[in-house]
Amino acid sequence: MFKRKKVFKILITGSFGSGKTTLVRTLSQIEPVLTEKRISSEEERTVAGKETTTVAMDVGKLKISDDLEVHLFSTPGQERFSFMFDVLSKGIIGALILVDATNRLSMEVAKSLADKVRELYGVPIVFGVTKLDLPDAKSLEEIRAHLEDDDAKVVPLDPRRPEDGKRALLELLSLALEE
Ligand SMILES: Nc1nc2c(ncn2[C@@H]2O[C@H](COP(=O)(O)OP(=O)(O)OP(=O)(O)O)[C@@H](O)[C@H]2O)c(=O)[nH]1
Ligand SMILES: [Mg+2]
Repeated sequence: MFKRKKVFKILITGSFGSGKTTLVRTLSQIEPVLTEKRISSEEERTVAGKETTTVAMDVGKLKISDDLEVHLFSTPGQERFSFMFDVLSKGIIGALILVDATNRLSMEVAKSLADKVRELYGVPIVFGVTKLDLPDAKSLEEIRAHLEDDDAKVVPLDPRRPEDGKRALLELLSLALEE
């Protein structure tokens, strides 16, 4: 019998340079839709080696099984583009919030994004901690303690590694689908 394919929308968000676009690029099985612009001002040069920034969104698609597909929508990290958050969040079943382990501010941003997701959309959250391999990174345990969020999972996630990204997505899907 014909089985209808289920399509779920997931939001990927997090601070500037936390790895959102990298993750969408890594996971998407279609050519992702990216809106990258070259970084123009010194203010934006806070992440070493980063030449571009997202100005509207990234969109990617990933097939989990024959009847389950996930659409990934990721936000720009810069505050001046925060108006995109609501546009991108319509209809999400969960949010993956990236935390840059080398940037203290990233934890604060992640906490306030989690508050916003819960208040506006009431969906489950997984925090993915990126850049744990870098020398100035805080440990996963320190970050978990600082986030103080018993309702969310906190997992290590190198956005350049497909298996890391998939593991985090599956955690999020299992939280979202059991609710
Ligand atoms: N070594 C290391 N580098 C990482 C890791 N995660 C992300 N990066 C690097 O950090 C940079 C992140 O850049 P983007 O993916 O553009 O970040 P973004 O969150 O989309 O940034 P905005 O859209 O500007 O907010 C890239 O150069 C990644 O290769 C990690 O776990 N380890
Ligand atoms: Mg980006």
